[in-house]
Amino acid sequence: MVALARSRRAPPQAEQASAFADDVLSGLRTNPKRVPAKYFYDGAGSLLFERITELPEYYPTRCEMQILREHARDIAKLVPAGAALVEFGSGSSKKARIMLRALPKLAAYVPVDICGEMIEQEAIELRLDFSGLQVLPVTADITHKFALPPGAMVAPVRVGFFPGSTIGNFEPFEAAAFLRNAARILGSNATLIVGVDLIKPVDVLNAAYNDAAGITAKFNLNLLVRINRELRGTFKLDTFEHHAFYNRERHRIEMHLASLKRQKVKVAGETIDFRAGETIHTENSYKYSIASLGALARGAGWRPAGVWTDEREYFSIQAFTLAG
Ligand code: AVI
Repeated sequence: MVALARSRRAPPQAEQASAFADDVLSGLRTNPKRVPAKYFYDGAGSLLFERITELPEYYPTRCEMQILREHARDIAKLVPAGAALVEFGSGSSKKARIMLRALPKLAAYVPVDICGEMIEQEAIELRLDFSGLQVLPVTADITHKFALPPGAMVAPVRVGFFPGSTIGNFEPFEAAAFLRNAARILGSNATLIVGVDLIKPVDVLNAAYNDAAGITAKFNLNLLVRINRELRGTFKLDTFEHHAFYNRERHRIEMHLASLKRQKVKVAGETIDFRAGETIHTENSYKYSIASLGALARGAGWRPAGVWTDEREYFSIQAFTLAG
């Protein structure tokens, strides 16, 4: 998923569509079958994810918002006056708003997201709410190298912001590549503030990805709806089931879609065979300790500079500065 040397901007729609077809077909041809988690987020998937963040069992968003609200002033001490705040995968900028309120001397806010339409719209509202702040949206895939706008480059220092534990959806080698790429993009003396879900009791983790209302199951199955619509798929939704469980050895929640019977499915004209019980692996959500994320970041050239958690230590905000 992470290829660091290519596009500066998000690829055009036709290119994105053919990447979706290529990734889905190659993932369904392999054993075990898999589809990259980034394809969850079409319009319906993004709305379902918003609903997940409000579920009683899904603690990460609530914990992170609480940490940000309680410690924004302290975290803000790591952001010098005149700095540019660069948010990776900003979406609706809901969490950044908490930081922006604590940063009256910030020169620029740079939301970076693959969904250009959303961040352009959000930028209009942010400019109204934070007068005097330059809001400089960049449409780009955060897992690739991209250029920052001149308004961010003239700031004496840039601070990265990557909330939401999205880093947990990367494989550890991809997370390391992301951290190295962020260092290159932000430049010397940079700081990086990352929201990371922590290792915790297994029952809490399993409940968060198996909610009673079945919204996470819908979110997972929506991937098949998307394949049916965009790639002429013939998946029958009632013949696949949502499976999510914590893998203790690898410190990750795994999400799968399990075929309830032996069957054939067509995708983009190609026939895919499923055994009864065979799964498509759709997502990993890695959980870190403060030490394990610190080690990963050190390997990418970052030095730990601060940690904030909620009182149960379910979630963390961790800050790093560039060594040397
Ligand atoms: C976006 N990401 C951090 C979520 C997570 O918890 O890994 C995605 C998600 N998948 C199922 N529920 C939420």
